[in-house]
Amino acid sequence: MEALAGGWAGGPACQPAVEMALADINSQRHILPGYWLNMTWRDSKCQPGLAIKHMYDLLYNKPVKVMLLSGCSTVTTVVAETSPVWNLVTLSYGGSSPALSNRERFPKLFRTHPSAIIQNPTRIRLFEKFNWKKVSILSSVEEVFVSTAKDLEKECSQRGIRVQRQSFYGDPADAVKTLKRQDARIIVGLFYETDARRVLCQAHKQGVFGRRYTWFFIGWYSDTWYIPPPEEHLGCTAKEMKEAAQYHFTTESQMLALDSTRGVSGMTGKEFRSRLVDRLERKPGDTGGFPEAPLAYDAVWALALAVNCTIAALPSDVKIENFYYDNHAMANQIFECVRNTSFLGVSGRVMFSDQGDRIVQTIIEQMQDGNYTKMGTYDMNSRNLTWLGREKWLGKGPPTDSTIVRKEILTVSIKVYYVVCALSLLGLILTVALFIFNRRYGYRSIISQSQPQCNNALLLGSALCCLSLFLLGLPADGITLPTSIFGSLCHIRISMLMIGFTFAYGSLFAKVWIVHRLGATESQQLANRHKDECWFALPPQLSMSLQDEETPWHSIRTLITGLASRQMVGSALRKVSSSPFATAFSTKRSPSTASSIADFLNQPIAAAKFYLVIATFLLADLVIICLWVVVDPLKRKELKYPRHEDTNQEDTMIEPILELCQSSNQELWIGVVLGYKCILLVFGLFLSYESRKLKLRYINDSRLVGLAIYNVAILALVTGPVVTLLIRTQADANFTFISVTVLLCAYISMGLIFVPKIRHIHTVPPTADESQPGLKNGTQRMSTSDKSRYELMTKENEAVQQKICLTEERIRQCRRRLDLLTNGMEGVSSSSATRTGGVSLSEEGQTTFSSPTITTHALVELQPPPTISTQLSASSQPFTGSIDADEAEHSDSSSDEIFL
Ligand code: ABU
Repeated sequence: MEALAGGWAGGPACQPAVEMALADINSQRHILPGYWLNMTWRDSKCQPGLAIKHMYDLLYNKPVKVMLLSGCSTVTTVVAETSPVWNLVTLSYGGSSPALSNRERFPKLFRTHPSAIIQNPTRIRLFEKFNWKKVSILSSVEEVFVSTAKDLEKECSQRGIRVQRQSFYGDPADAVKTLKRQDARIIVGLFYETDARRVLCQAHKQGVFGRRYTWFFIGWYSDTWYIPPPEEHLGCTAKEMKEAAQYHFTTESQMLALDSTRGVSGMTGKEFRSRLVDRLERKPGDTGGFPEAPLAYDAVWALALAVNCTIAALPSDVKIENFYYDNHAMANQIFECVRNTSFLGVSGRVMFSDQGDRIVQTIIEQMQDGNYTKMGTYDMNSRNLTWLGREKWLGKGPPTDSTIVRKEILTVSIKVYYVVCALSLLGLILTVALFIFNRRYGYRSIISQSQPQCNNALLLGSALCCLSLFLLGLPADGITLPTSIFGSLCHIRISMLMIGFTFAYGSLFAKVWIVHRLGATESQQLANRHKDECWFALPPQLSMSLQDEETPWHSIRTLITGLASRQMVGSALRKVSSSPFATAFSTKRSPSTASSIADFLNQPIAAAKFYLVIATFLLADLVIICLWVVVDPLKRKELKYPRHEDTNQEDTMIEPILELCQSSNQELWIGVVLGYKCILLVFGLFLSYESRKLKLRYINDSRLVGLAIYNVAILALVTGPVVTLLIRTQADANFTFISVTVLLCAYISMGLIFVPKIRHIHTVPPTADESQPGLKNGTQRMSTSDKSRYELMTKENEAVQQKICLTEERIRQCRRRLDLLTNGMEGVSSSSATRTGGVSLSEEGQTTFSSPTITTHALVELQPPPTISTQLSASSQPFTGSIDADEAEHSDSSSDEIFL
């Protein structure tokens, strides 16, 4: 059954070849002597349904058939599956499907056409030759192609070649689109010729051709298969098809014996071809089945030889012409004779394997400007590739099997890195210079009274922070690091920054902490003293206002201060520093109180106190760092960004990669470190603010420390969230932001602490360092406003002292007169007391009053001088005015008697 049309239209060349074979066999006297070999044929159009119909027609009509001959795989499949029912051997000259090698399914099939899978080793050999590690297969859904594609995929995966497979039925547009999306570059097409034209047209339409692509097609198509026949209406012109088909490769089995040895027919392969060409109506290249024609010729010869063999093998009384479909013995004999066939045909040696397949060489060709050019051959048995080196490419060489993806590590720009390094180096030099300065002028009071050890810790911390920037900027452009040390580098730079921060900020924090604690203790003592001495004497409404003045801010302060000090100094500090009473109190305290405060605040402070604070923070850092390293170490993590085309290199995409330090529980560790540092920053801010008015002799730079803390806290509190949440993935921005913050903090802190000292040392001679005449310890280092306030307070207290003396003198005079009156009016006293509003004398000689209007006078009389002074100061009323007013107010009252 010929296929004159359809999937594989091999009939145009194969039918003349078969006719030629029949003629040649029938002309031979020693083959089938006395018999005439005849062929009845039908056109199956390579359609299995039609083929079956024709087969039934042939089998159910006389004469009885001894063997079946079939063409394309789809027809061979149905015929060979059915023929055993009639005990008939099927001989296929056009079936290439690997599935046909299944002896269980096709027990009586033999074929002169090699299996399509024998192309696969050749294809793989070419993939390896051109270093293609990724290929794509596009096949139509026929079994012949699907099974070939599966075999190719299996073979490729065994050789480490990645395969993507697409199949289509009918329109291949979507499949081609998918291939393009998958970045397919090396594409093996497995389909019949008609589908091949559709695929090529789509490839042209979708741009899947040219320099970046290599197509592999099946080699048994006609030479001009890509030219679309007008009736197909592909939508592509012949020019477009030719353009798309340029430089594709084909592989096909060797189907014509090229040597000069004459076979059983007495012809060489070439002689056969020239005889066949004479019989063709069209040019061989345009005639379907021309490559397979030798197989069809040899298939008829194999059939004839098998029948010949059978005739010879049959008993003399059994004739082949008596064969009927249920004659198993004769059928078996025919089968055996076909199986043992071995002859030299025009296609080469014809013999069948156990699976009924032929093993032949493969020819590789390339389409060059519309013509197929032989590239070489591949011998599957010896695995030998003979390559002629005639291949051509549209580009400089074979295309790559996929877009080259170049990984580009996103690093810090080398310019940014160098600038930061230079500034860090400057910072390091500065820390060393300031350390030398600190030691060199340690004998000057401005240095010795500023806790120089603490300032050295600031310098050490700043130096560590600057050093950490050298590591934080790595890897930078042109400075790469082995990935193996990346995790360690992550820990080293973070630890260095953490410890640097602890030393630098810890030293500032330690100062404000101690200033605050000393100030708070002093305030507590004062508060307690005045609570005992004065508060009971205050007007009730003022006393209440002092005790009950609570705003949200006060509550927060109390809470934080309570946290800061176990002595609950917060409430005292609040009362002292913010109430109207306390403000007045703090500015108008008595000389003795001021003196005791000054003494208290001007005690030398042991450096160990500062070290203790810094050491506590350092311990916390070390615990966190050790736990982090041991429990959940930082590792190198690649963060991949979307690819983009490389403008400098063709067919290359750049995949930006950012190297990150990553722990499994990164958020937890960041939360712990940032949370802990954040609390310290906020706490430092609070303490700086609270102790802004306090000044200790032995922390003479506490206000500058406060300023440094404001600066560090604000910068760090802004930078922390920004770098961890917003720009973590932007190498340059991240590094710049951190560097600017670290450098600003270090430079400003060192500047605030050391610049005033440097200026002082250069402007004030060492001899002028000590206290100025006229001022005691507590005032010698006071600010101008404090000094003037102190002097005013001293003068006011002196005036108050004078008035107290005057008042005491008048009281003594009053007492004397009262004694005189009491002695002169003895017996009348009790009634007089009743008349004067309840004024009486106690047994101890003290006066008691029942009228509220004279309570003040009673207090004036009974309170010791400092208390009166304090009370008056606290009420913010001039003392003399108060006394005069009371005197005027009560001049007409019963109390007049007392004063008079
Ligand atoms: N060489 C033609 C193969 C056709 C087919 O296997 O169907």
